[in-house]
Amino acid sequence: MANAEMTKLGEGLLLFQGRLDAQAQRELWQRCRALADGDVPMYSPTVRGGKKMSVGMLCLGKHWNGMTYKYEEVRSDFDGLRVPPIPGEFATIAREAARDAGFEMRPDVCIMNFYTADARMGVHQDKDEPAETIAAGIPIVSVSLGDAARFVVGGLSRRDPTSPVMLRSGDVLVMGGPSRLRYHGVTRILPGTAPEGMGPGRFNLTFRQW
Ligand code: MD3
Ligand code: FE
Repeated sequence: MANAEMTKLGEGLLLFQGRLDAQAQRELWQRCRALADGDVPMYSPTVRGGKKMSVGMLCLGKHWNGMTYKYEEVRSDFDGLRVPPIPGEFATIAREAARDAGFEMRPDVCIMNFYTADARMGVHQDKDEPAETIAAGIPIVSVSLGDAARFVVGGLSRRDPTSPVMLRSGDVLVMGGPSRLRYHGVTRILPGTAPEGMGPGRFNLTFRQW
């Protein structure tokens, strides 16, 4: 785990560039690929309003229901299957990054997103977790693998200006404290930028405390 430098992007918003070394990235990529193609496969959620997301998703630990925006034990909006557990090694990455950023968190949920070259994630807040967790500023930890992404982060109001951040393979982003509810989104994937042994496409893992 190449111990990367930490860049403070804001209060409670910390970016560790190159936190995972090339080997750790490739192993994690392979495990994500295997999970995505496994017995409880990745799928593209249809969300409230009827639109299908352009990203593939697989929830571990608990399932985020795109129709109700609630977390549940089985995928009642898709195939009714019980969600797989979070692999211990995945959780460790999140817990250690949070600690190095000055937070304690218990990774109860991991949402794996997969982006093809034309996938996006519109600007939103992550506010479907328990109110206590959010109020306490317990962080979300994000791990990027494969193709790089142009990411934007704004403020607590949708109207606040946004700043661009490039998320590359092996980067870990921690957003807690006063940054926990900042608006954010993925505006573009940079195809062909994945390191050797990964891609095409991008996996992002977000770890959350329930
Ligand atoms: C900044 N995923 O799953 S991760 C999501 O790259 C999501 O797949 C994006 O947004 C992705 O909800 C971005 C980085 C991230 C996640 C949560 C944040 C950044 C954040 C919460 C507050 C501020
Ligand atoms: Fe989000």
